[in-house]
Amino acid sequence: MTTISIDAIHLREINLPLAHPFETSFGITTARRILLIEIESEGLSAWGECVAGEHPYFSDETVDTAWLIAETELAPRLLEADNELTGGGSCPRIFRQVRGHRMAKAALENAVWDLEAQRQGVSLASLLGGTREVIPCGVSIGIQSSPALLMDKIETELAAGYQRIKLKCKPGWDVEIFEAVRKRWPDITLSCDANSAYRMRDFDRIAEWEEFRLLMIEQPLWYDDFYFHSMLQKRLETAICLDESIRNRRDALAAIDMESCRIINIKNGRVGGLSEAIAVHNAAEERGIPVWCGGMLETGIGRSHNIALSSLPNFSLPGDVSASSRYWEEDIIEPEVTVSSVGEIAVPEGPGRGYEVRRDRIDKLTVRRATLKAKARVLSHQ
Ligand code: OSB
Ligand code: MG
Repeated sequence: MTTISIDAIHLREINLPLAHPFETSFGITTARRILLIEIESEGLSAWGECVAGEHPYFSDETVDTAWLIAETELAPRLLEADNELTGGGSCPRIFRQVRGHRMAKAALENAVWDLEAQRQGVSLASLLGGTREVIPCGVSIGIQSSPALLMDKIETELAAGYQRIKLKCKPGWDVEIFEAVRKRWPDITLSCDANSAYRMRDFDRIAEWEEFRLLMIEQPLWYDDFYFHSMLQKRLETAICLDESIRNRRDALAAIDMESCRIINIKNGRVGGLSEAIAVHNAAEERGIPVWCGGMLETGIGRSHNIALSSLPNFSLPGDVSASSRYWEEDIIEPEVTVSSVGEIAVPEGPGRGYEVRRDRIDKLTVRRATLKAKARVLSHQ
């Protein structure tokens, strides 16, 4: 396999307001600060997006920790790894010495996957082993200021064709909401995501949700737990889905073995990049556990990596990957991501991620940048 030499790695932070604020059990997001990575190599330009948030609320990383680690640890390793770098799959080894910081690692690794696909002239989806031409889409609907507003949102999303509605929930925004939604829409595919808002004292209350026939209950308990989720899962017919708890393939194996969940949400940023995301996908597939692709309020760049990943065969449930216009007045890619009237996104067939980056727009949104260049190769050979 030929090795890849990188000429430069650019870090940028862009600031972008969300079209609609997004509220979860851990807080409200109204605007995103997003770290983008651009890799230049032999005339090609490849991109990755870091999904770390503005605050360490979903995970312990933030856009600032990711920037620091990407700039001082990861990008330098990638620039010096010439002989080892053959594609996205070599990144975990190159980054191995750095513990944690999985979202920072993913941003760089995913840009390398884009580069590898462009070099081979194939789509990122096919490079990853994707088999689907279209992916099934659901939406994640945040906590609203009133139940009536939530009803309006659900109506809009169902009319747009989305195949599954996921409701963010927390104590005080759960059973009454599920009841009202089920009363109006008895047959839709419905799930909920607590982002770790419940504790053992809530087990009896959660057991009462069975009557709402939820497709799954996502991450009800602690963000780092398997054991108590397995106790809860044993009491429930409804499947538990783990998001936050799954950091890698070994976590997936442990969670499946302990029956902490029956479904897994895969976010490539949460597990450290597309290589580990594929490893989690494969481990789940071998054990008959379906997976779906989560979302982290990404721009079109991160979204395009999610679309490619979602084309793998065991992504059999609708994901949280939805249209650009649900998040942004204007996205930073062209064309924007759109969803068909039956709730599907067509997986692009062009080389790489399959969407153009709108560099002019990104330049306007950029508030900070840094460039790391490879040492002159001619000199290093002397
Ligand atoms: O838990 O899935 C989550 C957004 C930010 C942080 C965590 C989560 C989410 C979402 C939104 O649910 C999914 C999306 O539409 O991108
Ligand atoms: Mg979640």
